[in-house]
Amino acid sequence: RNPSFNVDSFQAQQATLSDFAQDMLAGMARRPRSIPPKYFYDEAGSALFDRICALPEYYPTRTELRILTDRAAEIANHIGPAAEIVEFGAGSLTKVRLLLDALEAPKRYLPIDISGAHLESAVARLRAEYPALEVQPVVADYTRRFALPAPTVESGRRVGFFPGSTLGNFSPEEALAFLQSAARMLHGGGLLLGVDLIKDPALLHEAYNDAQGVTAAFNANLLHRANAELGADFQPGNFLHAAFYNAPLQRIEMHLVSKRAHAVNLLGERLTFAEGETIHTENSHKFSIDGLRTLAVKAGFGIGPVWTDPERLFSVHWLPV
Ligand code: AVJ
Repeated sequence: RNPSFNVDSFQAQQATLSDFAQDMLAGMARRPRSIPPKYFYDEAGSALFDRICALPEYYPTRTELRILTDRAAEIANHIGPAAEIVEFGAGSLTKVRLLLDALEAPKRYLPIDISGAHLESAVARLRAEYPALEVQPVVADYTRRFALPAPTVESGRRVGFFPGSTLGNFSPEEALAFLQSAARMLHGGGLLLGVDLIKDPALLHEAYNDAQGVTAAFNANLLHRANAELGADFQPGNFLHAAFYNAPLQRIEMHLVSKRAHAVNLLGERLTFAEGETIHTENSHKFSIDGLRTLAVKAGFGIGPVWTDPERLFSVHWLPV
């Protein structure tokens, strides 16, 4: 750490600072402080997220998997034969297997994920199970501009797959912008989109405040990551996990709340935290079926069928474009 921090060294640093370093510095300068949720997913964070998906309280993964399983044949009919599947935030490649098993001769699969090592190992396992499928992983941050490999001569229509309600991490404006660029990218095909539905806040509260504290560990992993990658000296024990439903904004918010007044060093800056001061780490928006469809139409998609579970916890939408 450089104690004689000055503008020149800051500019020199800017040229080489990682996205994470730049976004941490910007987020710590904001009030309330915030960190973009995409930084949850380093290797440790991706593993913690997989544990969240298996928690009894975390209904979204299980419910979406059930919908995809029960409706696979119908969904495959809408996607059509010889499609090229582009998955945004592919993670551990669990859900796409249900699609691949139901699809007629899928041509190519392009999983996009920010977590490179995690994606590579998941792709190696998938290739072993689907030797006939061409799999081309794309390590990229799909919230920024990124390039997809060009369509191959025989690749059929492009179909997007965006499960898990990851769309909910975006603000409504960002969600619209993302869907607009997806509509351009997938023209002639469509998007299979999974989003979590508005429901009893008590159920939401349980899902983001699990009894084993896995979600709390996932949240605190941001601080461990800043320490490991940026040489910061956050003491995770100085922060509490907070997750609550913001009803007017229809979203779960996650925060790390400072338990006491203290200071942290980050990249030559001294950050002071008041007791109760928060770092906002995630928004997870919840949707109504009509609200999602209105957003999709604004972005240029058509409206296709929507599939839900009997309790209407989660929804999977087919959006032709
Ligand atoms: C992957 C963004 C859909 O918002 O439910 C799980 C992430 N955060 N528990 C979600 C998450 C806390 C998850 N998404």
